[in-house]
Amino acid sequence: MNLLSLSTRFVAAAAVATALSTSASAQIELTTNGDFETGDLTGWTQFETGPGQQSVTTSNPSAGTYAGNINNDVALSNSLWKQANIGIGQVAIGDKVTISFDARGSYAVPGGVAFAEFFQELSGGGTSGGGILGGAPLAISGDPEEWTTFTFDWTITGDVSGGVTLQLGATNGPAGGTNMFYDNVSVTVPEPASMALVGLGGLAMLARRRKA
Ligand SMILES: [Ca+2]
Repeated sequence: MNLLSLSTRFVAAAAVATALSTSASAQIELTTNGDFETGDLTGWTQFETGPGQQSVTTSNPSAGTYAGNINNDVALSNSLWKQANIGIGQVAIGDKVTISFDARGSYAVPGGVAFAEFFQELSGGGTSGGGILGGAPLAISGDPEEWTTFTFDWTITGDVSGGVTLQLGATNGPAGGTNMFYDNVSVTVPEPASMALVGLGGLAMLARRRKA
């Protein structure tokens, strides 16, 4: 065995080791600035119903220095922000997406709520599915300073050529005043198992070449 074939073997073995390690349920994070630690709303697409409703705050973050705040002072409106069209080319039908975040705040009385909603996006607009995570308003603590962690699984059932969208908000009924804080927002998908197959396929090709 010459030095060249030895090094080829080493590279192939390293490739397989890498492929096997990444196939073991590693997760890809799809959000940008889900922890608000840029100190601004980079990564968040905003839909305010009045000026100045959405901001970052250093007051009682769940982690780090900053949390996001949606303080909706307009009755009968939904002040929302989104991690919009994330994961294009990284998320596929059959993937189990894990969505998690921390929330605290207070609901306007009467009729204030906050929802987390998730959408499967088509390229060019429209969706192939979506809905309210957990099917109900977020069950936040009665203490507006106490954080609650929410975690949801969503299995992709349709076309996600436009990626996926996570939408969080502060929604009012007849009275204004739903004031929501969010932090540690995360949307992850498993790394594709096909990466391991590519590694093994490459090894098979090398083996075939050595025999030739
Ligand atoms: Ca934070």
